[in-house]
Amino acid sequence: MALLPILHYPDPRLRTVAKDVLVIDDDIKTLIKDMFETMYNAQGIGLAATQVDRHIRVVVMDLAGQDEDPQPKVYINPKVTPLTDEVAPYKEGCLSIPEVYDEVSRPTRVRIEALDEHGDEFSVEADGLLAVCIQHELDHLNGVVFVDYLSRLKQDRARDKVRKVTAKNT
Ligand code: K1U
Ligand code: ZN
Repeated sequence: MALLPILHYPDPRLRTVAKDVLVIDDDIKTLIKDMFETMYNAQGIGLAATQVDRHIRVVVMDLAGQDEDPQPKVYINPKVTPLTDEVAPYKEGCLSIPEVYDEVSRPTRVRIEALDEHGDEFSVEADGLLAVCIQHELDHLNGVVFVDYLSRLKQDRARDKVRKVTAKNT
């Protein structure tokens, strides 16, 4: 297994729209293992392949410790459909935008349809943190980051913060 470098905002590669996975081969299986290792090492609860500069539609997630279903989850080619008009704010974080947290409003209940790591289709209804996190990860696959929903001032501050944090860590 390997730790993968995480792209940091405002890296333009975070704007790439990821392509569907056509075959779950050994390369994808290795990527999934490496993404889990990278996510756990960074103390995240989710990671999209976009964030490790792989532009295919793969997401890993583990909400253990967050009072949610504690199974590690893989979502390949995920589709997310809102099941309600109700939206609620949640203070989001992002491994690509370290030490920046802010509220984003999203639909509170969604249906997730995806393939698992074996290529089997599944469909689940989600609310709470799972609904927030899958929408955040789907945004990554579409080249969107959570600060895009914030004011220009907050985006500028986020850019400065990431520059400082990444300079400190190098
Ligand atoms: O995609 C990512 O960058 C991972 C991100 C997922 C996420 C967390 C919270 C709301 C929306 C999406 C993170 O894991 S950031 C890490 C973090 O700040 C956090 C960790 C545990 C619980 C809550 C936040
Ligand atoms: Zn993120």
